[in-house]
Amino acid sequence: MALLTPEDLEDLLNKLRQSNETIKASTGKGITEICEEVYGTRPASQKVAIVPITAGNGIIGNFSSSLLAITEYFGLEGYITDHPDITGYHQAVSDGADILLMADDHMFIAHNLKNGKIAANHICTGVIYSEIASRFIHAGSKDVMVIGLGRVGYAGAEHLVKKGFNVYAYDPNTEFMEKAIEELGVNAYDSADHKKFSMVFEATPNANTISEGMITDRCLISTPGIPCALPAELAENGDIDLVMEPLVIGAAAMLYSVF
Ligand code: NAD
Ligand code: 2YH
Repeated sequence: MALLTPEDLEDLLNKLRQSNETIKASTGKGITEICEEVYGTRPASQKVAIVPITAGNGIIGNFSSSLLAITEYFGLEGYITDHPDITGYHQAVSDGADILLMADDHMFIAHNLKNGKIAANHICTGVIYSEIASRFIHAGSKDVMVIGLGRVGYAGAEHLVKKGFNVYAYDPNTEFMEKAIEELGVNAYDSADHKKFSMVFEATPNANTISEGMITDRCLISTPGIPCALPAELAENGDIDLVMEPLVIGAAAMLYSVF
């Protein structure tokens, strides 16, 4: 699984502001309103403790400070515990923190200690990015393309199916494709059909997974995938709206899902 790098997390709030402008222009609503509508919650002065975790590949520079900036951006009081791991967890609980944020190499979770709700980053990221794609105001149909059916992509595909969209999907992993067809009822995308989409949700760790033949001239691509799925020559097209941001949108969805 790809780990975030300190470079991915540089200038994070500026990246969020740019993404939020694109989200507003292409869906009519900003990320805060969309999270409120998806989860039916609002922040209520919860205290958020961020616990650095040294397991596996260890501390990622800028990760905890980025989570703190995100917490404060959404109007909450947050802090990073003085020590990592169990000592940090003990401090957070002893301090009366409402919500814990912490991640190892496999899972990034938000846990609300007061109401018991727990959120996983891969699920919330899939839900919120697919939701953004599905809200494209210029869409002419309910067809949505999902590229990648891994942890994030499957969660997004499931969310779109539950919302009543016609989901087309592609993943080179045939087991993942079969599971999504059998369990979710998605359609297998076949480039030979020459079908084009104005709403695309992409969740892969690979670049250039989107080709010109898949997308309409005016489209919204919503992708948490790192690196960018859209080839540079297509990204120059001003009619393609691209929502791509390395941490904040998914983390915001996690917070709203446990409020
Ligand atoms: P994963 O490894 O579980 O799944 C990735 C899937 O992409 C796999 O099933 C793989 O077969 C598929 N894939 C690879 N190349 C493809 C291609 N050309 N076309 C279609 N499918 C292809 O990974 P994941 O946990 O689902 O994460 C996906 C991406 O999202 C990663 O880059 C991860 O770092 C990123 N991510 C970003 C955020 C964020 O907040 N921006 C949050 C979580 C994950
Ligand atoms: O980046 C990650 C993993 N890819 C899991 C996230 C799921 N999308 N983890 C971050 C690890 C942070 C580190 N342990 C720290 O600084 O606390």
